[in-house]
Amino acid sequence: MTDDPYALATEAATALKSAVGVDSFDVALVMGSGWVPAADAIGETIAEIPVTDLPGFLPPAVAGHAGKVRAVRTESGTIALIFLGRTHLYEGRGVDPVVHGVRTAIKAGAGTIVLTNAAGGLRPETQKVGEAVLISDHINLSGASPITGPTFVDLTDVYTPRLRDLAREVDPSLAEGVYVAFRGPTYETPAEVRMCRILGGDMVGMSTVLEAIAAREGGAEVLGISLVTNPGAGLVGEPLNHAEVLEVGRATAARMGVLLSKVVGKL
Ligand code: 8IG
Repeated sequence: MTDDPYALATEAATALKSAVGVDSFDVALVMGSGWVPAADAIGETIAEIPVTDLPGFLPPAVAGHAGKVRAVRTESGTIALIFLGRTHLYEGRGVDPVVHGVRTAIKAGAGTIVLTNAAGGLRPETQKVGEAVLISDHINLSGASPITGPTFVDLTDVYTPRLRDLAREVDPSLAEGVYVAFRGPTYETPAEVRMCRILGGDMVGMSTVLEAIAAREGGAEVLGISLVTNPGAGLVGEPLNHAEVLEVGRATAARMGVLLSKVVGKL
């Protein structure tokens, strides 16, 4: 063990490949809350292990975040790595555990990282609960970065345009939007939601952006997809709760699974 996050990711990648019995992975997916039931559609399970069996991963802190990693063989024969849950910044254990899965996947060969999340919708005029939205860009209000020191990573195309095009070939009705990330764990105040709308945000959440940055730093391409599970606080008057998020996930799992499996099949 070591304190160097990249060395720890390399160690985890070695342990992962040997546990699964493969030399490399082609793609990795991170399933956010509400997305875990969709994972079954992506391919045939080769192996599934608790992430805590690998160096550097923390036990899950939130219901609906399963804390397992699954290796699957897709219909097109590629090997996908699926994280069934993620670590969030609001868990208070720093940035490195948040991006450890992405770094491990890249060290294990994955050149494409698919980041999914459940999010609040900032545009209820046009967004429906249960709708998937492609992340076109982000605004990082988490106050954190996975990078320390003068590594000036370009984020012009953090969510690779080619991958968004490919997702829209699968489903031409997919909207695109800007994801605004807060640290959480509170949901926003109505004033913060109004601020995000003025800033040009379309979805709001507590994940994804740090992983996207870590993926770009590591040289991987990123596709991000939000499942809109609630209107942002104050936009419709009802308070928010996590049980609804999981319920929307269950209700949309089949649709999201088809979308992901078709997208992964085209990579
Ligand atoms: I699901 O409205 C889900 N996650 N920050 N705000 C934030 N995160 C969320 C929300 C939301 N809904």
